[in-house]
Amino acid sequence: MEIPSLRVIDSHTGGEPTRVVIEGGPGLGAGTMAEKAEILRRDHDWLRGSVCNEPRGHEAMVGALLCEPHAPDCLCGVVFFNNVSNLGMCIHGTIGVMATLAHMGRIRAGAHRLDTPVGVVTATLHDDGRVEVENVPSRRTAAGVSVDVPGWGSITGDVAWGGNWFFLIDRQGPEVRPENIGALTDFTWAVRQALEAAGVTGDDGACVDHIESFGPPTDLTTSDSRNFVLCPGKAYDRSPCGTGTSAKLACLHADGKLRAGEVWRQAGIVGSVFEGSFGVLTDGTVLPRVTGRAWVNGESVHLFDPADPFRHGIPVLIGWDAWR
Ligand code: PYC
Repeated sequence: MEIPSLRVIDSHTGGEPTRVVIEGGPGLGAGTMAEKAEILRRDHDWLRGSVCNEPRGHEAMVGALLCEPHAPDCLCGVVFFNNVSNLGMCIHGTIGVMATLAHMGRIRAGAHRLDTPVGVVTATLHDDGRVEVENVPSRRTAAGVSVDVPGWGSITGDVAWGGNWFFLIDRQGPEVRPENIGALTDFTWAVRQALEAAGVTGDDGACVDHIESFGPPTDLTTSDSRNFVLCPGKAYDRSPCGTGTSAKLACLHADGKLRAGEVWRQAGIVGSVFEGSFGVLTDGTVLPRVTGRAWVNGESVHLFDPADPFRHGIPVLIGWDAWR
């Protein structure tokens, strides 16, 4: 009896894992990247569950399925997903995809365009292994939004798009340091629920499903700020979160605190750093550039025994209401 299999390559970018499916994934049709992502969500959610969820994955795992691009002149299309849903864009994941393709001998140093469900990004692989990602245009859509967060009082932050929707909070709630990861998770999850209850959304009612809390850097010589980012499935980002850094750049620009071309060094909760800068487009949005580095750390074949009740992963049960 033939047991289907998937081939995957694992990497991490500043501590945050990316698992790229390089063989055995389903076809996603010939439509736009948003349509391909919807086909993956609707018809092949088993792939997301089996790649990201236990027993093969874990809460922080981000998966990437490579496919035919829709936009011209792209190396490939890519749909990112996590323990609960598809992602719009993922910069740590894009850096992981580039490291994976280099590891496979499929790309050399230079600039490569990748098509994603939220637009084309350009990833430049440098000779030393660093990858710079020019993200989709990013912007702040609301400033100084206050919500009443049960147990935490009134919390004020900005709503911004950086390829995913973020609520950015500065110096409120638990101090941003690794000893507080549990408290930061409770705090940011409560903020997310309060935003939903208050009807605070991104464009067209989109769920603001990433919560980003900022504090001062631990070492001013290596970073300008430290963040904690809660992802949609209640896992925290081990990296500084590239789309979150893009949202931060959009807010810094809107506040006049960072100029085009200036470098912002964003540290994450485990201490890894992404470097960000931006250009300003004619419509006032910013075009973020975020640089980081990934390391390939595994290659495997996933087997699917039809008799295995958890071959497609153990569904995540905590907070089902949050991603309905
Ligand atoms: O780096 O953009 C990112 C990201 C999004 C979710 C996890 N990492």
